[in-house]
Amino acid sequence: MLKILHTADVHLGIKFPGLGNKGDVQRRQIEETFKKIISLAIAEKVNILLIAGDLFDSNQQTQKIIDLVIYQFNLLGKNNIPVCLIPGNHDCLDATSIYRKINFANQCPNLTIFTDSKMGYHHYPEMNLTVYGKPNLSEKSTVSPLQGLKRITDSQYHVALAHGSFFIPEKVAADDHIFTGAEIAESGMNYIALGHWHNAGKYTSGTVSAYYSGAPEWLDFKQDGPGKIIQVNITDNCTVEVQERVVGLRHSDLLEINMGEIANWQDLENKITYGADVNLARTVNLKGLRSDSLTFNPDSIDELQDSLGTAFFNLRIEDNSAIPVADIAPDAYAGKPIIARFIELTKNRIAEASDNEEKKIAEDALQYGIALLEDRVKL
Ligand SMILES: [Mn+2]
Repeated sequence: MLKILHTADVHLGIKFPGLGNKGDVQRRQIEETFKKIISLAIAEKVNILLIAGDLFDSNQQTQKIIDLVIYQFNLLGKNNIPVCLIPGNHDCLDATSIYRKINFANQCPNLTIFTDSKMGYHHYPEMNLTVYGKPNLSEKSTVSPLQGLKRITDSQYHVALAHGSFFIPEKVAADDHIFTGAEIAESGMNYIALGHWHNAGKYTSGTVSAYYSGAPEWLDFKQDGPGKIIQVNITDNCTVEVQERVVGLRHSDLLEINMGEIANWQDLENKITYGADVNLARTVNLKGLRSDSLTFNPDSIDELQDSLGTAFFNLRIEDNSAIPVADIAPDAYAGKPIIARFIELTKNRIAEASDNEEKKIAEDALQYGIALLEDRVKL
C-alpha cells in the first residue's frame, strides 16, 4: 500500500493587511501549521508528501521562511520521505521565481520540483510510483495544468499534481489555469492532487480520484471551517482511500443579524458573541430595519467591535441596517417620484389588506422599500 500526504496553498509569508497586528500572528501560525504537516507526515510514516502549488504566497520571501522550508524538508529527508512540489500561480515559475533564485533541490536531496514547461514525471522505483506535474509559468494562464498528462512508465501507481480551477461554466475565469473533468477522467492516474482552491473538495471524474486539499490554515473569509490536508492510501489493487484531516488552528464565519428581531443593545451583543472563540475570525452583517431606540453611528460600531472583539481572533461588524422613517407622507418625497409612487401604491395595499397579517406585511414592505430605494439598507 502507498501512503500519501497531500497539501497545497500553504501561502507561507502571506500578509494580512486587513487584520492589523493580528496579521503577523496569523502569518506565524501558517509557519506552525506547515511544521505540523511535516510532523504528521513523519508520525504517519507516509511514503511521500505532495504540495500542489502555492507553497509560498509570493516569489519574494524572507531568508527565515526559506530556511524554515529547507529545514522542514530535511526533516522529511532524515525519515526517508520524499517531497514533490509544483510552482503554483502565487509562486509561479516566471523569471523572478523563488525556485530560480534558491536552489532548493541542491539543499534538499529528497525534493523534486517540476520545472519543465511540458508535463514532467519522477519515477520512484522503490515505491513502484510515478509522480507527474508541471509548473504554473505565470499568475494567469489559459493553458490547462493537466495538458499532456498520461502514463509514461509501467509503475503500479500513477499520481499527478495540478494547480488550477476545475472547469465550471460561468463560475471560473478563462485564464484561471482551467482543467476539465474529462481531462481528469482520461489522464490514467490513480490520484490527482489539486491545488488553488482554498476549500477542500472532491472532483473525481471517471475512475480517477481527484481532490483539492484546500489551504491547511486560515487565509481568507471564504474558507468553510479550519484548514485540512488529505491523506491518501492507494491499496495494492489500486483502490484509493481518502481521508481529510484538520490541521488548521483558525477559521472564519459569517453571521447575519436581522435587526428587526433585536430588542436592545444587550440582545445585539448576545447575538454577536454567540459561539465566540479566540481562534474565530467573525464577520457580522447587520441587516434590515432596526428599532429607533437602537441609534448608532460609525463610532458605536467601532466601539462594539473593540469591546466584543477580545472574545475573537478578529471581529468585523458591517452595518447595512436602517431606522424606519417615522412620518411617511408622499409629499415629503415630491422630488423623488419613484419613492412617492411606491408609497402611494403600498399605502393602497395597506388600506386594502384583508387581515392583520397581510396588513403587517404591507407595512413592513413600505418601511423596507423606502429604506432600499433611499439606499439606507442593502439586500
Ligand atoms: Mn493559487
